[in-house]
Amino acid sequence: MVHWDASERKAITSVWAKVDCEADGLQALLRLLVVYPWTQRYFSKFGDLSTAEAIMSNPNVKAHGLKVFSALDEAIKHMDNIKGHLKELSLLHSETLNVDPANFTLLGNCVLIVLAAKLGAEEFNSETHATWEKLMAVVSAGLSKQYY
Ligand code: HNI
Repeated sequence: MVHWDASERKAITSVWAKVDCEADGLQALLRLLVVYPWTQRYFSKFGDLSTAEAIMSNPNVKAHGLKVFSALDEAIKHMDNIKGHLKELSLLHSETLNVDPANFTLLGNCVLIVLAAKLGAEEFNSETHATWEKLMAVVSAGLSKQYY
């Protein structure tokens, strides 16, 4: 089981309290789809993803960003059992969606950048950054757990 000390718990909850799941979720997904364009292939039914502007104004991307960030919200609420909590979602990504788990790390990086840009260097300092990197690694490992 992953251990979180008091300062890590604080770094997670205080940052997350400032997150707007819809707006920041869209930014993270936008970044994923623009910076790692091969990830677009999983979202072929979402419609126009041909330019950053098209992705930004695509209502399917916005709705999906909110879904992903709501799942992160739930994972944070179950911080002491993230892997167990993500079991069903891992099965879905593995067996139904066939998402290559390497992509979880890429989205995790995008989340870190969105948070850092939003909060700035003083609040998203190196300790907070390290804690969030750990959190996204745990989420990514949880989502990858049901792959075989
Ligand atoms: Ni992901 C569906 C959460 C990473 C591709 N994904 C979901 C759903 C949630 C979710 C929640 C909706 C499930 C449902 O409908 O029951 N995804 C997450 C989380 C992460 C993540 C928390 C990582 C932090 N997913 C990724 C990545 C990809 C991805 C990196 C591909 C690059 N996800 C999908 C696809 C769907 C999906 C594709 C189905 C979308 C749809 O609407 O059909």
